[in-house]
Amino acid sequence: MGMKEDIKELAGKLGMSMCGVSGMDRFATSPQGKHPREVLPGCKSVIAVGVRLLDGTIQANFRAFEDGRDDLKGLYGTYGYAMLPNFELTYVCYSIARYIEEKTDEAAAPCSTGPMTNGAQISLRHAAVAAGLGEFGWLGIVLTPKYGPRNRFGVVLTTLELEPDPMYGGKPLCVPEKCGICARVCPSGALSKYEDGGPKRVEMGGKVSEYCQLDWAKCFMVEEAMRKEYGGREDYLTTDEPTMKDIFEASMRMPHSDAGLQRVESWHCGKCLSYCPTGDWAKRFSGRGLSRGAAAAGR
Ligand code: B12
Repeated sequence: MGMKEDIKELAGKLGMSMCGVSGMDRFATSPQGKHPREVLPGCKSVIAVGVRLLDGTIQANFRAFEDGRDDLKGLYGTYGYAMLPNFELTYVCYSIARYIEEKTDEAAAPCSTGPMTNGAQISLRHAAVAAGLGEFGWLGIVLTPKYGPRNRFGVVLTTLELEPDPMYGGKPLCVPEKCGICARVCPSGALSKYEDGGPKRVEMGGKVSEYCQLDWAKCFMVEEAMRKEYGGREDYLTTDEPTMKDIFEASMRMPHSDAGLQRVESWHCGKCLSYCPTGDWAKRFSGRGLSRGAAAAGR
């Protein structure tokens, strides 16, 4: 077996649901500072790994959205958002990078995967698309054929030259003009609606993708439990149109958490990701009685 097959086998053994490789040409349109070669000079390959989120984890969100069980949000927080996927990806990327450096004379740099890792050196979702794992959905994150958006990604940059995988070329995974559920269910209207136009447009490897404009401040307001309606202790924010300055100031007013590893408690929303129909949603969730559908969801 060649190095690429060895790396994929290692990723699988370490629990990854997917692994793909991209060359540099697909990053030609990267914004300044985000190109893999600006992170690792001489980088020749970008390895993206992905881990699916458990259905049993996602359904905890349905209990909160549909049954008011905010106390179960920690299950999503632990296994779907802040902790497990990020730590697992961190260890796996480290192991893959070590494997490359031990087997070859090349350098390998694992990138940060999420909270507690201080930074986003490159965009993991763009890397996942470049490596052929899936394509952008209207919600702005990456859909894979099997799990829809219910995945998390990690990346290893390396000077080792590996044969790139093809980009995803199967049937479209998102048809926003017919669906639009992600923007509809967002509690704060953080995702622009398809019919309002003005999508974000990116071009990678000759493929053009469009996805929503995400209002970070509105998304943060909900994720970070800055109001009682989003699982917060107090209304730390009162405006429906927060700026990032408002978010920063509200975050300073929030008490330090006594209930977890994060500095402040959070609600880890993920409603767009939970109700996206791609990835056999109907069979996995409504079909097994795990969700009564978005119409049954409050706020
Ligand atoms: C900051 C962050 C957030 C912020 C902002 C989101 C955002 N869209 O950037 C907030 C807190 C709002 C957020 C929310 C969520 N996030 Co988040 N987030 C990140 C994080 C840590 C960094 C993203 C980043 O760099 N932003 C910086 C800005 C400047 O970049 P950008 O807007 O992404 O990209 C622009 C340019 O930089 C450019 N670009 C950058 N690189 C490249 C490369 C090429 C080739 C091109 C053409 C362009 C390009 O493209 C954009 C156009 O201008 C990433 C991890 C990572 N390192 O990528 C996870 C990440 C994107 N999040 C993730 C997830 C799952 C979520 C949530 C679902 C979490 C939840 N609540 O359950 C929500 C989803 C909200 C949504 N619909 O997007 C996953 C997505 C997995 C997937 N399936 O694709 C990631 C990849 C983390 C991971 N380890 O898997 N997130």
